Amino acid sequence: MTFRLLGNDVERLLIVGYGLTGRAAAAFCLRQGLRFSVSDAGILSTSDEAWLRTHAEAFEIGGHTERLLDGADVVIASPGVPFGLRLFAAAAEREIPVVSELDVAGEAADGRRIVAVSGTNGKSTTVSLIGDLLEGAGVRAVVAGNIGLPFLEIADRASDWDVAVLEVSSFQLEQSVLFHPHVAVLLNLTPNHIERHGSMAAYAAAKLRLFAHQTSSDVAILPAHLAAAVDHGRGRVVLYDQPFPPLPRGSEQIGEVRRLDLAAAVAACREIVPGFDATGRTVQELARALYLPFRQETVGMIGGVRVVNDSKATSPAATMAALRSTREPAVLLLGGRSKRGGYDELAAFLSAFPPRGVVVFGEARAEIAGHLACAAVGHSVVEDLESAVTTGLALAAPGDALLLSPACSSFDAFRSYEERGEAFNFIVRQLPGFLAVSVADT
Ligand code: UMA
Repeated sequence: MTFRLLGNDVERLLIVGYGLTGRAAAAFCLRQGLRFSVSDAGILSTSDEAWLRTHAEAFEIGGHTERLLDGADVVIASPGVPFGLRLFAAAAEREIPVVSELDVAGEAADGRRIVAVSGTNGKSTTVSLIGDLLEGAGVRAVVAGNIGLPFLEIADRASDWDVAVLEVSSFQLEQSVLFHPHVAVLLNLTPNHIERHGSMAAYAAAKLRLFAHQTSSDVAILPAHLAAAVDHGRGRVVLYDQPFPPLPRGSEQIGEVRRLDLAAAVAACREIVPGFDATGRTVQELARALYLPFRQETVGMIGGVRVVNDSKATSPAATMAALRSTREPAVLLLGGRSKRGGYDELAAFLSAFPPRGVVVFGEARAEIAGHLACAAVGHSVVEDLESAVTTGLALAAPGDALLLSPACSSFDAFRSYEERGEAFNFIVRQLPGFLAVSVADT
C-alpha cells in the first residue's frame, strides 16, 4: 500500500525513536499496510523487540546509523529526538523528507477539523477544556497530542471522532513541514526548552510554525499582546482576552491563569460550533479539565498549610504563573534539572513579590541559588525533593501554601514530571497531620 505525503506516494517509512510516538507510528503503518523500519538510540523492552521482529522490515537499537535510510521514502521523527541529529542531515542529503508525526497524522485525518493548542503554559488544561466543552455541545471530539496520546494513534480512526483537539509542543512543531490546524491557539510565549532549541528566538520560531500552513479560511486565536508582536500567518485573528468571550458560570471564582485558559478554550469552541454558548455550563462541571493532576493541584493540608503540586511547571514562566495564582503566602520549592534560561527573571519576580520562603533542591540548586543570591532573595538549599518538603514545611505558617513549582525538568532524579509529582504526593501523604482535600474544596 502507499500513503500520499508531500505530493508523493510513500511506501516505506523510517521511524526514528520508539517511545509513544514511534509505537503509534508503527501501528499506523501496520493498519495502513505500509512498510516501516525503526531506529532507536535506547534500549527496548523484550516485548517491543519481539513485536518489531514480527512486523518491522528492519530495526536498530542503541544508536542511529544511516543503514536504514536505504529505500526509505520518508523519515518520521519522534518529538524527543533532537532536530540536529546526524541521521536527519543524512536523510536531507539523500532528499528523503524528515517529517513530524503531526504531518503524517494531519494527512491521515483527511480533512476532519483540527484544533491545535500551543504555548509555553496551560496547553493541557486548555485542550482538556475544549474537549469537555465540545463534548457538552454534542461534538465528537478527541483530545490528543503532547498531552499523552499521539495524534497518529487516532488520526485515521474516522469512526471515532469529528474534531481532534491537539496539544502541540515546540518539539513537534520544529519538525513539522505541513501540519495545518483549522483553528490554532497560541496561549503565551515565554522562555522554555532553551536546552533543546538553543535560544529563545529558535524556541519562538518553532512555536510559530503552528500558524505557518494556515490559509485565510483558518483561524488564529491569540491574546492581544501576542497578536501584535508575532507573525501569526494568514488565518483570521481572534483575540481571546480583549474582551473575554462569555464564560461558564462561576468563572469569576477561578484564578487568573486558569480563567485565561478557559477564555481561550471558549474562543476555540466558538469557531467550531456555530452559536456556541458557554454560559450554559458551570466551572464545577469543568473541574476535571480545569484542575489536571500536577498542575497547581491541591493535594491536601498539613497543619493549616495548603500543599500544592505543580510538578508540571518545568519553566520559570510556569512557576511565576503559579505564584500569581496562589492566594496565600507561599513557600516555593524550586529545582531539578536546569532549563538554562529565565532564572534571572524568576529571581527578579521573587525579589519584587517576596514569598514566605524559597527552598532550592536537585541538580540545578547551585545555579538557581546563584540567581537568587544576585537578586537578594532569601533561600535555603537542600539536596533532594524530600528534604525540600521538610525544610519548606518548617518555614510555612498556618494559612500559607507549600508550592512545588520547580521551574526545572525532572530528569535529574525522575523519568517525568508525573513521576516527580507522584513522589511529592507520596512524601507529603506520609507526613503526620496530612489531610486530603477534594478538588471541589479548593
Ligand atoms: N530516542 C532516540 N534518539 C534520541 C532521543 C531519543 O532514539 O536521540 C528514543 C528514546 O530511546 C525513546 C524514544 O526516543 O525510546 C522516546 O521518544 P520521545 O522522546 O519522542 O517520546 P515519546 O514517548 O514519543 O513521547 C512524545 C513526547 N515526548 C517528548 O516530547 C520528549 C510526549 O511529551 C508526548 O506526550 C508523546 O510524544 C505523545 O505525543 C512529553 C513531554 O515531556 C510529556 N513533552 C515536552 C513538554 O511537555 O514539555 C515537550
